[in-house]
Amino acid sequence: RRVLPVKSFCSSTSDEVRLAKEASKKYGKPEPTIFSKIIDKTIPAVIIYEDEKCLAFRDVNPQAPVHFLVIPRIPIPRISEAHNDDAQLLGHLLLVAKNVAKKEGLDEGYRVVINDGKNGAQSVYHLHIHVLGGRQMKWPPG
Ligand code: TR5
Repeated sequence: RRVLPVKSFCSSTSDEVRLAKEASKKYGKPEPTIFSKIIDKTIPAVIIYEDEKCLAFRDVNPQAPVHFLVIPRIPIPRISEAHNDDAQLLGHLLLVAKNVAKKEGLDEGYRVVINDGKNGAQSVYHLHIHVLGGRQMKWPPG
């Protein structure tokens, strides 16, 4: 006999509604962006790494000799809309950024940037991590 986890017995309708709302927010609602098309390969990009959770590709308008983006396959619109249960995925994205930076030969250091919303100058509403390197970065950024 299959033993159901305790949570199944306890879940109320309002729990289900909350979970469904969260799931639709995360998986259903976000508008597809140009990055969705890069993920499903209907538009081309120079993909330099991919796995089951994310991909990394070269920025089409590079701001440094090396400039690539790491994006999750699921369309989280922006970092300020990430959920607590995205923690593992977000950690994974950072480790991929680090591993690809190494593969790209950025041994002297590099910059990792996430722009959020209007004031952060975000232009594509599919969460992405910029990795920039191959030159001396300045501080503060503009
Ligand atoms: O301003 P945020 O942080 O939102 O960064 C968006 C980044 O996406 C910019 O650095 C753009 O240059 C980059 N971008 C935009 C497009 C694009 C891209 N990188 C690779 N391939 C791209 N395609 C095919 N189309 C874009 N519109």
